[in-house]
Amino acid sequence: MAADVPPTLSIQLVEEPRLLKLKKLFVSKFESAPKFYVRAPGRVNLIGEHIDYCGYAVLPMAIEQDILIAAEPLSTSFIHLANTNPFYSDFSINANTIEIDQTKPLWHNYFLCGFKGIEDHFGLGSPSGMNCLIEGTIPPSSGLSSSSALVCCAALVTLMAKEKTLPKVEMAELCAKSERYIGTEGGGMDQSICFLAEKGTAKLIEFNPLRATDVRLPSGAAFVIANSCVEMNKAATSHFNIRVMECRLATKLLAKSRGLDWKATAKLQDVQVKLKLSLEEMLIVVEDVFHPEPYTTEEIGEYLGISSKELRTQILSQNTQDVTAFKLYQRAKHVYSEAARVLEFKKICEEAPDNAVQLLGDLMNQSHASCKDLYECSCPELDRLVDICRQFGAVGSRLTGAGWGGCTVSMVPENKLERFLANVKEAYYKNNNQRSTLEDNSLFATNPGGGAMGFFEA
Ligand code: ADP
Ligand code: NG1
Repeated sequence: MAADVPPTLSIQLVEEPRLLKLKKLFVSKFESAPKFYVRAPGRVNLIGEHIDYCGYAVLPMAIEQDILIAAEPLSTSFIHLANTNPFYSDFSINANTIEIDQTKPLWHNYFLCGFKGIEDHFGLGSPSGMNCLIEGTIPPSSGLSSSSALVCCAALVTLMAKEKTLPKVEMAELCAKSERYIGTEGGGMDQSICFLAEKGTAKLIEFNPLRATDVRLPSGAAFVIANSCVEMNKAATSHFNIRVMECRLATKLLAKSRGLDWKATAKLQDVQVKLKLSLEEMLIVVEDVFHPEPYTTEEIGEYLGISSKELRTQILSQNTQDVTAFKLYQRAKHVYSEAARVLEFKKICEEAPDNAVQLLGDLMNQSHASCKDLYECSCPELDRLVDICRQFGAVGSRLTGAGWGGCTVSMVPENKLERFLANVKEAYYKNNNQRSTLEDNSLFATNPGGGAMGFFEA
């Protein structure tokens, strides 16, 4: 079905100043014209943090900020990448010799993840070369999914260069898998919303099988993104993967404690499904099985009947091999309670009671508390920003995305929006040099945007 593949539009470039500018820069860089363009959006996650890789549904929406690529397929096998931001250096590679270095998450590696995902999928043995000029407006390493937008944009560019099509759901799954070449063990939220987003609606994204359902947000409330201006690169640190591993280990121990085949149980959701319990019942199991003190590798190995070495080599990722303490109780408690909050959020949006905004705000606040205290993925600046947002009228405010820095998302009654923006600006950004230079792009209300798409010049 045509509606299921990423759309391509034929456009008049004169009506699209950003594309026109990108075309001019492309021509001066590569001395030829781009054949097509691709846009892939960033996203804000309204609720459901760090649970996609545990199998649970999340509730994001696409934002206006995006990655844009102007592309020209070549008859050689060389890929030449340039970026409008001089911070990102030019890069060229023979497409037959691609290796993605997980020790250095350089920008072009994210492009290569998307490229390789498509090339491996079609496996034709003659990878396409191309000239590409990239421009991005998503603040990087800030929880708005700049990395996945770049991976998804590169994958769609490669697909179009090969004159192939794939359903959006397949593109999302392929990109979620191929972003892992960079070394992070993410779930599929970012790539899914990037392809499945539709203007005007947030989405409940469910996995296995991947699907997206419209979630109509309450009228009278605005969603505001505020950047703490602390950057955290997921692939350059082990924070993110440690949490994924803690969830994986918690899964194994819960499965073993209830007599399930722990080796065949991969995610916290699998335990719930196999035990046929509700999320509330899973929280009771968590209290019963885990102690709150951190677990050592030895203790986990003993529980599972394997050596510490086997645990490291068979279960842990490359960049978590040296971790010696894992908080299983806290992480599992966060995941099962956050998964329940997502379903509750969706239900309130559907039923739209009179106090919907207050109820949704409460859930967002509970989510932040859980991220901060149980999942420990907040940071002092994010906590301060969340407090400021609530102080100036947000009904709910929480960190969004991976955390340890990056952005908050707040729900603000529309009639208070203007004062809210002015007050938060004054309280968090004004008297700080680094923050005030970023200010314009750091605090803004956002509406649900559309998904990734291609453009041809008419
Ligand atoms: P996020 O939370 O935004 O996904 P990550 O830390 O996972 O952040 O990834 C950010 C990385 O993605 C950057 O360090 C850079 O390598 C790449 N990236 C993001 N935006 C751009 C851009 N406009 N151009 C080139 N690379 C980008
Ligand atoms: P961001 O905010 O893009 O770093 C990451 C993961 C998501 C999800 C969130 C936390 C990737 C590509 N993205 O998002 O899958 O786990 O953290 O909810 O790994």
